Amino acid sequence: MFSTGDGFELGGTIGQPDEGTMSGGEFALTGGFWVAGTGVAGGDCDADGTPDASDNCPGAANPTQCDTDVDGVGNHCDPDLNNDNVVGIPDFNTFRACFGSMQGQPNYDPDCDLNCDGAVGIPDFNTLRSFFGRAPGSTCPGP
Ligand SMILES: [Ca+2]
Ligand SMILES: [Ca+2]
Ligand SMILES: [Ca+2]
Ligand SMILES: [Ca+2]
Repeated sequence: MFSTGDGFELGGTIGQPDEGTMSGGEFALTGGFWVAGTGVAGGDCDADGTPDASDNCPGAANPTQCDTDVDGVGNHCDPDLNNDNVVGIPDFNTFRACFGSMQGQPNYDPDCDLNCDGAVGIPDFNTLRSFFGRAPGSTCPGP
């Protein structure tokens, strides 16, 4: 949702109780509009701080942007472990072999660690489950 309209102006007086350290004065700000609800240029629909255009999971909040198989799709939305572009039984079997592992253990595979917290557990399984039967990746919800 985009705001529409003209420029806006804010005016006010800066005042401090301890006037010895800062003197007051008028200030004014003038600016245009931006996508409602975000502070990032170009929009950030998942509000994770990375603009949609460069976010590797635009519709899933993943502040770390981790992408351990370096295919351009962040782990948070990439349970497609064999990279056949659909999340299915082979991916589940790979995931199952990693399940319960922690970083440093022999069966830990960073690609299975979908939230990149150093362990393959229930949150990662829930992500895989939510993608089951679908293509990896995420997009912003439509208008
Ligand atoms: Ca984002
Ligand atoms: Ca994201
Ligand atoms: Ca990836
Ligand atoms: Ca994890």
